Amino acid sequence: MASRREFIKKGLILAGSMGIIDKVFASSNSSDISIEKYPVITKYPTKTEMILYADRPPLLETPRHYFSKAITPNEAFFVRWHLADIPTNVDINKWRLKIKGNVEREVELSMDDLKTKFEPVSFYAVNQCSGNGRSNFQEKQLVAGIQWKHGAMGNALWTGVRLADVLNYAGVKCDSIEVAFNGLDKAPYPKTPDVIRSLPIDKCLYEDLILAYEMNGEDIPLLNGYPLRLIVPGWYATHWIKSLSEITVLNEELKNFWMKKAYHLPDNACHGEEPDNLAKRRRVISFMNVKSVIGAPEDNTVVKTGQVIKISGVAFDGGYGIKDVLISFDNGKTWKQTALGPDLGRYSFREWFYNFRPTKKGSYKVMVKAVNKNNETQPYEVKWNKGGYMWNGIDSITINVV
Ligand SMILES: Nc1nc2c(c(=O)[nH]1)N[C@H]1C(S)=C(S)[C@@H](COP(=O)(O)O)O[C@H]1N2
Ligand SMILES: [Mo]
Repeated sequence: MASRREFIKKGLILAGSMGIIDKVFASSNSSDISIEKYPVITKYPTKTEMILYADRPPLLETPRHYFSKAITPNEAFFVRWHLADIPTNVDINKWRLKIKGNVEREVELSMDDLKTKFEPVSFYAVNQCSGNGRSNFQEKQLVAGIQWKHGAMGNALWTGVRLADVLNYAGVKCDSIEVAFNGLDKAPYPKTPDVIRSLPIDKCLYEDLILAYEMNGEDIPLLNGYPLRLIVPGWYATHWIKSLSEITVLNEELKNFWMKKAYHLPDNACHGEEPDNLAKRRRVISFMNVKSVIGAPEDNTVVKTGQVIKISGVAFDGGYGIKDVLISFDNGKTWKQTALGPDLGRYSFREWFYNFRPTKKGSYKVMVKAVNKNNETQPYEVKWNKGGYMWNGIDSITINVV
């Protein structure tokens, strides 16, 4: 066990001088967790109790009960990094955002510059990993990757500046076609490709993308991308580069591992393929599909006949907004409308609830599906894809009435 602890500890204290955050990480008792097998429920430094899948880099999932509220607290917000060498200490006085490449003038902006030179913008938006719910594909065929359940997602109020304002400040040259984003995390070995992703120039100049420095009214937690992260509302988190340090305007396509191989989907209407017949045409993942999750009560809750139990959760999509959330107690034969909570914007979680008052004893399977304003809904059977992306099946729990 000792050697394993040593290993975990080393994973937390990364090379470099000890800053405040390093000390927080180092002094945390998570260096003492004896992990034989993942996933485990644990309190990782700076976070509350969450589901830990690995610790180098840390991969943390948000427990289900948080999904009965529209806003996910920072301390319970899921964490995903690809590279082991993540920033554990950022000196904000030295940190700069570089805008370079195909621009009129290369600029370096301090956090102060960002906060004083540009107009602040705030909105709620769901950050969801492309592989959220991947474990559900196991029924057909296990997909490689983190076996997330429902909680590789969260909704927060993001505050920052418009990406377009910052790009225009540097002056985008007319022949530019893409913008690439790079964060402070580094590849541990020279052969591992650094996480650098690009987006089409039109998306960067004309859509609601922001560079956020606040999450739910506070500095973004280090594990979620302090001091600055890209927010691409409606699109999967894959694009939401954390701990941003460099933005490069390009007049050619970025052709690295992240843009040509990783996070690609079958390029067809249902994003489906067969394990023994993979799609040949593939494309980069983009918009999120419509989805709902039950936050409360817990699975297998016991209630008495006649007792009212509140069933609640959240629903969201890629930006049309939620029209309805429907609930079924008879295996999907009939569906009833749930009540929707306040509308916090088209990129946000929308709360829903239903007061259930069972009159007969028995075991009830409760199923929930959302419908968005484009009339898209959740399928009974999600089409399989080899990356295990975009799972949006119908969520269910069991309530036992005695
Ligand atoms: N710099 C950097 N940004 C990144 C990543 C990364 O590995 N490095 N991973 C992306 C992926 S795949 C996900 S799911 C989200 C996770 O965001 P969170 O940790 O704040 O929940 O960050 C995205 N941004
Ligand atoms: Mo992800």
